[in-house]
Amino acid sequence: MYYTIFSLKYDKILLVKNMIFDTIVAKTTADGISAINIIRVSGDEAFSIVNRIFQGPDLEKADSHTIKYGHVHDQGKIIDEVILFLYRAPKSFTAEDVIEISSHGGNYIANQILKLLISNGARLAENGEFTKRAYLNGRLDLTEAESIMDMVNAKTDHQLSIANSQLNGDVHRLINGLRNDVLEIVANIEVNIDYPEYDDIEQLTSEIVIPKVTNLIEKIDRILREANTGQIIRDGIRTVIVGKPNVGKSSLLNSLLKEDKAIVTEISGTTRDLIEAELNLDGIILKLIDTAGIRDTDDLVEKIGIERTIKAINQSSLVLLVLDQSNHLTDLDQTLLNLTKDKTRILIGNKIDLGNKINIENETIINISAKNNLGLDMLSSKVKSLYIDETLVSDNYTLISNTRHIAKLHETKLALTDALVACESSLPIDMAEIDLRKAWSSLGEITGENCSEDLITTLFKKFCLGK
Ligand SMILES: Nc1nc2c(ncn2[C@@H]2O[C@H](COP(=O)(O)OP(=O)(O)OP(=O)(O)O)[C@@H](O)[C@H]2O)c(=O)[nH]1
Ligand SMILES: [Mg+2]
Repeated sequence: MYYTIFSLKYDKILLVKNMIFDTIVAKTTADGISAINIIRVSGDEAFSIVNRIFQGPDLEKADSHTIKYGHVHDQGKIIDEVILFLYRAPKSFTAEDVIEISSHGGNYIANQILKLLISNGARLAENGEFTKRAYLNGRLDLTEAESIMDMVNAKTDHQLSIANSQLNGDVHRLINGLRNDVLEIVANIEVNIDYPEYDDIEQLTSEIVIPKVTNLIEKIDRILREANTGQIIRDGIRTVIVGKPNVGKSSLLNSLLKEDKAIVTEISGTTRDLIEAELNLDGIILKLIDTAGIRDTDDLVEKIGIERTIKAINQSSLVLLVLDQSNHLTDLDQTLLNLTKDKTRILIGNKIDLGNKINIENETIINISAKNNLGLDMLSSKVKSLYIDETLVSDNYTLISNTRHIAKLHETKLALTDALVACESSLPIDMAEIDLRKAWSSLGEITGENCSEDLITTLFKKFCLGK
């Protein structure tokens, strides 16, 4: 009964069958001078290849999960004193035989060891190839593999917690739960198609299938709502600071960053090009862009800067529109208010130390003094209240945060909605089954149960070498 739907699962098996699992090698530590380097070797021949360049205990006879001391040599000439960490398949990161060589730091020694390993039969790994193997060998699902890069890139506690929960399989379990729900509905339909005498199809559709599909759509909606917060925590908020010249945009950037990143002067038109910086605002990353003040100008360089400002507004998720509280609203301010009216924005009344002349009906202005570091807390709270649902952050880290996962969940929801329409119409129930299978397969693409070789290749290319 399940044959057709289960056959989708073989995608990954086919992928694995087509691959050649030779022995790969890469330096896992970053380039440059450091105390030690770690070189990782993975594959069937890991032990025999390393054994050939190692002076010390015989590795072929060594147990898994042991540490060996010795020297790497090139035909008797000592290259370095090393420590080896041995892992035999399947109890290793890649589920293959793995040796990690811990050598002295610096690029020269590492390169010598890499060359030796390659001349003895290993191949230089591609970016992310170790993790790709862990996935293909069934050690990790795709979401867990993806979370490893998130862990490496994490800059805040929230980002790390989300990556950790994903690595622990929370996303995997969540998606598998949904897949099982879809499968159960398909099973209900197939029982009915195979044994029509047991039930009335129409009754099955309205009484069993429709509420189940509706329930699933609601579940996915809830997950997608939470995903908004997750995505912001993971990727940060692209935030642009705009305003007319001289209102204190660059001063605001500097005071938020607590450093003199941008040049501040009393001359209008000081900032000519975009200035980008990252700010950790109580756990939320703001990708800040300071811009050239918008005004009419004949200066070519300034004109280009202004064009870039307008482009930056369009590409940002959040606009910080800075107004000058020491003067009344001008036409230029009004132009900017109109230009940003459809964006998520925060109005900032700067130079509050010099006056409080601007009030805008039905809009809150956060009054600050960038120069004197006043009111910045209120700005932080405002950003947080706009983007972060505190209840989700504090007690639920099983958030979907990855854009790819979110896109696939939208696809799943669409297929389920189509299934619902089919159920509610007079179409044969088989039509709904096609849509349900589509939903099942979209969910499988998240975990990597069924996905294309292209996707796998593109995904792992984003990883660093040695990961
Ligand atoms: N009194 C007072 N002066 C401020 C404040 N913030 C900025 N300024 C002054 O305003 C002037 C302009 O500041 P900038 O930060 O360069 O302004 P900007 O908006 O980046 O200007 P452009 O890059 O030319 O568009 C400088 O002389 C700052 O010292 C403030 O809160 N109070
Ligand atoms: Mg400036």
